[in-house]
Amino acid sequence: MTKRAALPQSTESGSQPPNNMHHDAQWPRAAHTLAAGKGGAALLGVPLNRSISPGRCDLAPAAIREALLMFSDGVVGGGSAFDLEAYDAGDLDRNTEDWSEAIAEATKGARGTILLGGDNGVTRYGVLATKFDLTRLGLVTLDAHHDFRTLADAEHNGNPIRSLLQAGLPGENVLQLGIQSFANSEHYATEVSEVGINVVGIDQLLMSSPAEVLKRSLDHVDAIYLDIDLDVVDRAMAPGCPGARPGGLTPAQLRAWVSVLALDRRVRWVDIVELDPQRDVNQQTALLGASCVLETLASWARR
Ligand SMILES: [Mn+2]
Repeated sequence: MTKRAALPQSTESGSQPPNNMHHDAQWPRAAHTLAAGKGGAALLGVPLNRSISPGRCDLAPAAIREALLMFSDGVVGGGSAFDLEAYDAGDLDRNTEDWSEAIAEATKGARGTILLGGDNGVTRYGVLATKFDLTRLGLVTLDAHHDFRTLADAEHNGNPIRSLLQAGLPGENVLQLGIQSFANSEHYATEVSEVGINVVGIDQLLMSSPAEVLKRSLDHVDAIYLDIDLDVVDRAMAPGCPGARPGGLTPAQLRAWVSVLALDRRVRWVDIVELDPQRDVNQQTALLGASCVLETLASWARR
């Protein structure tokens, strides 16, 4: 079951919304527009918290909604992020047992889905919830990590890609953008290349165009799921991500990549994961997550 989250959110996330927010009927706040939305694209909180580095990623949906109070809708060059209708579908219960079914149920009929994690384990359930033929589905990750660790212990945020391959997703349908040296082991990096996963390291990413990368790696799929792990951004600019390291993307670069990738008509599902609001500083990472929501909606409206 989902419940609509009240705004502004609780103080549990560690970042307080401003007490007396200025009201201007001609400067609608994105969080309010989403809360009042009735159909179109769905925003759903998925408070999964099974990270291998202990934290509180389950608090991220509330923190990103709070951050969405700081943004409006206007797009540079004209138009609104809400030219395509969108609505807030609330949060899944944090004690959900079958996450894939719950996501599928809560987003049924949506014209596009944006999941607010939660840790990166959300990607496993989000992809399965699409119910799309995995052999025809592409998965693009913006992530410093392969997330291809062993499944011997349990399902956690370090192994969703391995379990999706085990579920039938072909390695060549996966495109990993922003992988960093020393954030992964040689062992798993070798395995990833052996199973045919397409890897674009951070240095190469900065010299690539999204359209050209998609064409080269994912021309053969019919639909695409985009996983945005905020730890693809430099730790100095994503302090709320336990996995972020020095040398990642800047927020401007991430927003640009999300904006251009979401223009591809095949991109129908997006997740935004790995924010632990208790580590965040000055809402930097929550605001970054919120900006990814809006870049996605704005591009979906334009295509
Ligand atoms: Mn990840």
